[in-house]
Amino acid sequence: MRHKKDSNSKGYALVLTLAFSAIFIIMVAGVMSLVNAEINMGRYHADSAKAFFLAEAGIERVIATIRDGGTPSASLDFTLSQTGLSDDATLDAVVITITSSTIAPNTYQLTSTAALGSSTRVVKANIMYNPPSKVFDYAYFINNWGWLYGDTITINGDIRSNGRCDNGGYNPVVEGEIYAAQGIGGQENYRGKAGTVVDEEYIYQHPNSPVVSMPNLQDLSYYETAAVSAESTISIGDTVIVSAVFGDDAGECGNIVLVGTTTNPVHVDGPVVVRGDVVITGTITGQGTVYSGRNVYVAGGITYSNPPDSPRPSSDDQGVIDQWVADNENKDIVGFAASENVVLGDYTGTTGGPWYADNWLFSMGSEDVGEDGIPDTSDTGEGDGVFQSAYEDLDGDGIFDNNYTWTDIQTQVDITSFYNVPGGVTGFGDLATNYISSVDGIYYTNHAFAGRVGYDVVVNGSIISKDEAIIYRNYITMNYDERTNSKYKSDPNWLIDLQLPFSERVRVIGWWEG
Ligand SMILES: [Ca+2]
Ligand SMILES: [Ca+2]
Ligand SMILES: [Ca+2]
Repeated sequence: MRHKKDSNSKGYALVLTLAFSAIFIIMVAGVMSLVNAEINMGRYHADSAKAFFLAEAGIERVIATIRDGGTPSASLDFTLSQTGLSDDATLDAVVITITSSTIAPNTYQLTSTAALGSSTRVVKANIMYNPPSKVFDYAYFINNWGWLYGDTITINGDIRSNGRCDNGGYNPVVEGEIYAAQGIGGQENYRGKAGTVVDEEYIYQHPNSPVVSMPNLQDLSYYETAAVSAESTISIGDTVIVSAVFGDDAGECGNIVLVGTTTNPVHVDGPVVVRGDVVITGTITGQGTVYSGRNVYVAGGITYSNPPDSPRPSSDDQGVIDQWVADNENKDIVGFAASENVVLGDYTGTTGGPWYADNWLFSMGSEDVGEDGIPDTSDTGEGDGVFQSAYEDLDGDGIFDNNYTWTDIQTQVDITSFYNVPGGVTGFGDLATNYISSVDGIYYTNHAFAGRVGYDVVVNGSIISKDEAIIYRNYITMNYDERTNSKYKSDPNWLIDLQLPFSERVRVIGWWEG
């Protein structure tokens, strides 16, 4: 993000469980040679070691099945009698039995038993199906380059980047921790918890952190099914505007305008899918996530009708944070997840001055970024004008995406063709403004989050994007909404399920020999 005088920040920004499999393969390779030695020492010990790793392999098989689209139900129970696996007759005789039991919503315990000779070994694992994505643990998460170019930026909460995180010599305040998969530029310039005053050793700054994978929203069918199942709605006053999915029936154009007022806020209840563009402004209420098949336009200020008692807990003490989350369990919290972009303000520059964000945004977005998925790292495949789809198709749509242009930002049809357009609106600028001062909500896109905001803008929630170009004036303050932290969803009795986008099908919570 960038401050612009008068009148004004930039941001850019992948995967762990596979390591489990890789380690297992290495271990099996090691164990097999180890086992060969053990056979000479004693059949019992050899059988025992093999049984252990075979039991573990049973767990791996279930996890692989889920990753391939299976569900972790009792139907995954299987008995594997291995034949022809090896020349080792004892290995051929092995039987692996897997059972799975539900221990909490979306949480399962797998028990894998392998018997070999007189040895039986049992390995257990607890797994989560469609676990909450960890990208929602941050106030500001960039799948690329994070940039906090301004002395008047304050972020209350942790931030993270899958590329670098730079401040350009400015002195932004981060009252939280900074994680970056690459370097953190200007470490000495940060203020706040992550800054020099209390952090001389940069203990709250974590360069070279693991990449955290972004959810992929190319296919919204999962969320459509969830919306239908939950009978989710968007309503305004007593009028239901969207039932579960908008754009599915004949006559529904798929593009919608949602204008909330203090007396008639936009009420989001559950996960809802709009297959086209969503233009939203004004007061919102409820709990749920609005999925858009294209862009989400934050045309004007977005304000919760029934916000948490305070934007942030009164301290960093975990007990205080937990209490704050519990106290605000029933207060408004709404997510917006765009398959394409989140556009802030009036890109037409009709209301509130020029938009400016195009000046920065239009140099971003090309997928010709090489093997690491991050621009400006000069790695294999970067900037060669060739689309290496195996690793450069960052959004998984199968096509090469070049830098952003106006086509990405403009609504896909004229605003007057949208559903639910207020009377008197003849252009986008009649609905939108660049004087936005309030952005409540959780915003997710794996493309651009871009736009211009007004003086002293406050964001209560999260901004999670690949490319970020927010041009602010005077001050920008971000308050992370702790209610979206995945740690609360690791608790089987989680408080709020917004059905935010997920990035992994299965996560191993823990495993042990049972
Ligand atoms: Ca690169
Ligand atoms: Ca390339
Ligand atoms: Ca692509």
